[in-house]
Amino acid sequence: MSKQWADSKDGAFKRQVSSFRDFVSTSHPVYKPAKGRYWLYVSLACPWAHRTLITRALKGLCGVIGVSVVHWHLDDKGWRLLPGDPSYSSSNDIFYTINGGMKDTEKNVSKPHGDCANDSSKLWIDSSFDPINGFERLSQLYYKCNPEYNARFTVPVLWDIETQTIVNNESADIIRMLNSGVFDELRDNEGKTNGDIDLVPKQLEKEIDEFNSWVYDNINNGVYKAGFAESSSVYEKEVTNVFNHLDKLEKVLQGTYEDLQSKYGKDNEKEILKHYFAVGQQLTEADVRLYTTIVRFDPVYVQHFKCNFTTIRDGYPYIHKWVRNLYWNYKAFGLTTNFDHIKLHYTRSHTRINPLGITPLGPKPDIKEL
Ligand SMILES: N[C@@H](CCC(=O)N[C@@H](CS)C(=O)NCC(=O)O)C(=O)O
Repeated sequence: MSKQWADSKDGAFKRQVSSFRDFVSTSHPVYKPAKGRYWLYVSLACPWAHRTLITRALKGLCGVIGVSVVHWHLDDKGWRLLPGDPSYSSSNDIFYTINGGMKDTEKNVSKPHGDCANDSSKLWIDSSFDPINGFERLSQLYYKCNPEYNARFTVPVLWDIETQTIVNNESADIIRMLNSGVFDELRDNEGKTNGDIDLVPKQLEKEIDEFNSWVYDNINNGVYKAGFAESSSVYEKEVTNVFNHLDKLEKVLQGTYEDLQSKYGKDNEKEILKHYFAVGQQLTEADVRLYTTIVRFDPVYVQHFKCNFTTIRDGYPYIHKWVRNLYWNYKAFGLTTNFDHIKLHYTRSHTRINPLGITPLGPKPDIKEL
C-alpha cells in the first residue's frame, strides 16, 4: 500500500487518486436515487470527508443518507469503527448518526451497543458503529467491493447498501452529487425547508471551479504538502506557497467585504455577514471546500504541519471573520466541526511527525467568538 506521507524520491507528498467515481442518478444503470439506499462513511477529523457532511446538512439530506463516523485514530490498518450490530439497520431509525448532521447531540447519538451503552459522550469523542455492515474497519468496505484493492482506505466513502459496493470515494464528486438535486424529491419536510439551496448555481459555476482549483492545489492540499514534506527544501517551498495563497485569499475576501460595506453601510455588519462568502456573495460550494481547511488551520496546521508564518486569527482578519461567520452562524458548519476529533487525529495518528503523540492543548479557544 502506498504511504500517506511523502512518496516520491524528492520528499514531496503526492495525494493518491480516488478509485471509485460513479454518480448516483436516474440515468445510471445501477445507482438510482432512493431514500435510505446510500450510506456515508466519514471521519470528523478529515477535511475531505467534512465537506460531505456539511453538504449533506445544507441540502437537507440527513434523513435520506445515513452516516457512520470512524474513530479519530488512524492506525496502520486504517480507520476503524466501534463494534456494532448490523441487524440494527433493519429498524426504522437508520439515520441515527453522532453529529453527522444537524440534529442536537442527545437525539443524534448512535443507538448504544456493547461497551459504549449509554455513554454518549464517549461516542461523541470516539466514533459510531457501522449499522449497515457491522464492519469494524473501513478497509472491509474496500475489500468487499474489490478483494484485490491495494491502495489506501480513505474517507469519505459513499456506500450503496443494495449492491454492497462503493459508489464513490472522492469528496469533490460526492458533494457535487449531493448538490445535483437527485435526492431532493426524497427529503422529508424538514429537509425540504432547510435544504433548498443550490451550492453550484449555473451562473457561478465557472467562478466556483476556478476558485476551487487554486484553493485545492495551494491551500487544501497545500498544507498537506508542507506538513508531509520530508526535506527542508520541499517544506520551505510549500509553506511559502501556502502563505502566498492565504495572502491572495485575504485580498479576495477583503474586496468582498468592502463591496458589501458600500452596499449595506459600514456599520451594518449583520447584513454584511449574510452575504460574506467566497464567491458571488452567496453561500456556495467554494465556501464548503475552503472552510474545512481554514477551520483546522490554527488548531492543527500551524503547529502540526508547521504552517506557522502566522495564524488565521492573528494574520488574516478577513479570512478570520469569514470562517467565524460560517462556524457560528450556520449549523451545517458549526455542528459538523469537531475539534476533539480534529486535534486528536492529526497529532496522534501521524507518528512520523509527532512520535510521542502529545496533543498540544492550544490554541485557546479552538475558534474565537465572532
Ligand atoms: N481525494 C480524497 C482524499 C481523501 C483522503 O485523503 N482522506 C484521508 C483522511 S484526511 C484518509 O482517509 N486517509 C486514510 C489513510 O491514508 O490511510 C477525497 O477528497 O475524497
